[in-house]
Amino acid sequence: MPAALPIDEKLSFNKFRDEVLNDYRIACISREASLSGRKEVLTGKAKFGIFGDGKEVAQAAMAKFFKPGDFRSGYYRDQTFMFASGLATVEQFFAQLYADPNVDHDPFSAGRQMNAHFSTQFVNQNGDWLDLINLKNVSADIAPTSGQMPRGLGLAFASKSFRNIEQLKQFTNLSNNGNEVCFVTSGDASTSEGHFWESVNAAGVLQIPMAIFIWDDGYGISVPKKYQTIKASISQALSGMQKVDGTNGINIYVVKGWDYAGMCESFEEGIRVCRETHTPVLFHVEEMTQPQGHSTSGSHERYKSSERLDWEREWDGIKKLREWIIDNALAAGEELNEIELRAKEHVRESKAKAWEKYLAPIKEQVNKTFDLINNLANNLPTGQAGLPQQAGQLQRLSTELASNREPLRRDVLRILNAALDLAGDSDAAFWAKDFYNDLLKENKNFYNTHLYNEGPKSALKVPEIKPVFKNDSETVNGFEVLNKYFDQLFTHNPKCVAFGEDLGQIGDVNQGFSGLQAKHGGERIFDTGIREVTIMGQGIGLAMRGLRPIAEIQYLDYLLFGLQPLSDDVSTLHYRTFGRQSCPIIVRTRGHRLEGIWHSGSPMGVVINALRGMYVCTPRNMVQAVGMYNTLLQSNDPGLIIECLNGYRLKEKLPANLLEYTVPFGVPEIIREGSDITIVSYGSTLRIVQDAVELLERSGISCEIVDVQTLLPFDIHHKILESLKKTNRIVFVDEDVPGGAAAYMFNKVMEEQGGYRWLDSSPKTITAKSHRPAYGSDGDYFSKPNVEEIEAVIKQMMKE
Ligand SMILES: Cc1ncc(C[n+]2csc(CCOP(=O)(O)OP(=O)(O)O)c2C)c(N)n1
Ligand SMILES: [Mg+2]
Repeated sequence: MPAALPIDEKLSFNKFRDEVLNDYRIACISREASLSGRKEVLTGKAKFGIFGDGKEVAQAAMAKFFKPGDFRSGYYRDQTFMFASGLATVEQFFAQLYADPNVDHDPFSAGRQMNAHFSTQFVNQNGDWLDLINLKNVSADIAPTSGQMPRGLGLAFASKSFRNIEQLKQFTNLSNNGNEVCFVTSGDASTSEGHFWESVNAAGVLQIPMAIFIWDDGYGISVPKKYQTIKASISQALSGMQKVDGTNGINIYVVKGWDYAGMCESFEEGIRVCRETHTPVLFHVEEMTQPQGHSTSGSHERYKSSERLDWEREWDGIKKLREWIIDNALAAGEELNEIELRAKEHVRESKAKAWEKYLAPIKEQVNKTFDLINNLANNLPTGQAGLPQQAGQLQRLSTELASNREPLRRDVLRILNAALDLAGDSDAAFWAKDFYNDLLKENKNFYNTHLYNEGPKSALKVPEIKPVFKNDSETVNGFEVLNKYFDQLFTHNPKCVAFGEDLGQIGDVNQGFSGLQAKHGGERIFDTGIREVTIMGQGIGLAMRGLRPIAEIQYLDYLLFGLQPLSDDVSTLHYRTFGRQSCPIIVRTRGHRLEGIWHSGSPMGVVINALRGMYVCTPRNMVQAVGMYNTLLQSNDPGLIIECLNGYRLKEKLPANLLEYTVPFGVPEIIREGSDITIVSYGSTLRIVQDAVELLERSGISCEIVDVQTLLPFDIHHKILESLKKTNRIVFVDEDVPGGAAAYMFNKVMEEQGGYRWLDSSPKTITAKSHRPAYGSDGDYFSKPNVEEIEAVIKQMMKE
């Protein structure tokens, strides 16, 4: 430091110097974590590793501007950011690498995710949102490239909602007037995904505080960016989106990944404007490197030229930061050497601690198993034929387990199971069996829990309240039931927001929201572009920040466009964070019948298999639909509600307690009693079934019709079995392809409920044809189950 500086300048110089050296320290720690993490994989202590080497300096710079209340939606390269923000320790980083299922050790995913897939806690055990405004918030990473973009858009969009919706000002734990920025990170190659373009376009249109950092290392695994991006430059490709005076758009900065000072300057300015004015910003961070290549599955020498590899070594960000520190007389080489040494030590110690903690409970299981098996070997009942041989085999098993230096939980169970097989039913096996069952239970808790909320915010714990009909209850069209409901909902629940294509001004294509934008405001009920992926993303971000979005997909067939974020992000969120983040999004759509391939599909098998982790509701009419909305709104679970297209003009009695009544999930309703056959169906198909039943009754066949109401969950109290016990015949009807949701229902009732024991004739499914439904009324008739077909199949079954 120049000796002649006045005292206050000396102080601020010292502060600056300390900050720079701290960044250098973190960068070195992070690099060492990458280098030694890779070794852990190569020596077999971890399964797979992906690391943030080469991205350290940029992330140390980025973390400076990440404030309490902010959000991150990023990807697997961001360990340095996590260390620099104080959101991850090196020990936790290694715990996740080892797949330690103890959530205290790996707080990001409880061993459920690959390494470097981070998160922070958003909700407590009761499902209440924490004071996110005082926390630095990291939404849980996912592996699909660009999958973080729609969620990032939504998290940023929520700031806009908090800033502009008067009713939300009261939630001071969730937002400070919308000043929160969502930091989004992405690799250069991932910008080739449609998700990226859709998200950036939407951000520029919406004007939201989304700050995108592109870590450009020139490659997506082995594929260089000339094959990925127009002009091999994402900032050039995006240049038409640059905001100028009087337009919307985004601000774009181009910086170098080794230029610490330049990045600090650009990030400071870009983030400040983004926070204040909600102008999205994109930082194209070029010239980054990958010292160890993409991941532990392969080496980059296979596809990078030696010139490129030389260049990467020369332009390594940490090397350049070191040179810059020395050139600017902030520290001498020796001091930096010392920092590097300490960083290595810190990583070594942290790694050892993580491994020890990971292994200790398994070692304990191994020791106990060892004792139990030896005890078994010594106490097998005498006089049993072949005993000495069994005892020897048991001892071999215990020795095998004891000599395994890196035992897994499954090794313990495998050995224990083999020992139990040998021991047969002897009394001596009692304790070993008991321990085996304990371990199964413990592992179930580690690996098979939290798919849905299990505590007080579970949708399955919402008490049933029946709709109340008065003598003078009005009879109205189905869409009017919804319209009156949504009106009351938006009057009473300030956290509700609804949006989708044509949902704002005209109030959706079936008038459920008709007139409500004018009444409740365009910030709460609004139109979006035609962009299903990011409509889902908007819903995801709003829900994760504690609001109650109803995100609409115009028709069920177009849900396929929005399915990826629902399947990969929403459905896995609660599971992959061990219950520490929740996304109570309600996805609203309509479907099943409107003639033509893309307006009458019913891909329910696709939906229910892709969305384990969401609830899937198929109301037969709008009164039921309202009850399902109410159930979801009282819970933290995400759900999909498919309103039936043939229900909007159906005449229904309007319940008097629209906001109160609920439909319990997983509880079928018998909508017509009968004694000869049970017909199981849902949604709009029920109308066809009802018509067929009229014909069948005339032939003296008495049909019981069961509306399953929700496909996920499915008949949790086995009500269908009760019906089957009475009728001894069953048919499952829907409009999905053969092997789709009807087959799912079939499987549930036959296998899970043991329905096969009660059959007098072979059980059947009636479905649509394998092809998509043809256009027009005849196309519909010959593509989907029709009244006459249902009648014929059931008559045939009655003859069996
Ligand atoms: C949807 C999807 N496709 C493919 C992959 C496999 N994959 C993982 S990382 C990756 C390359 C990503 O490159 P880039 O975005 O430049 O990030 P980098 O790893 O270089 O930081 C690919 C193809 C994936 N995870 N998700
Ligand atoms: Mg890349």
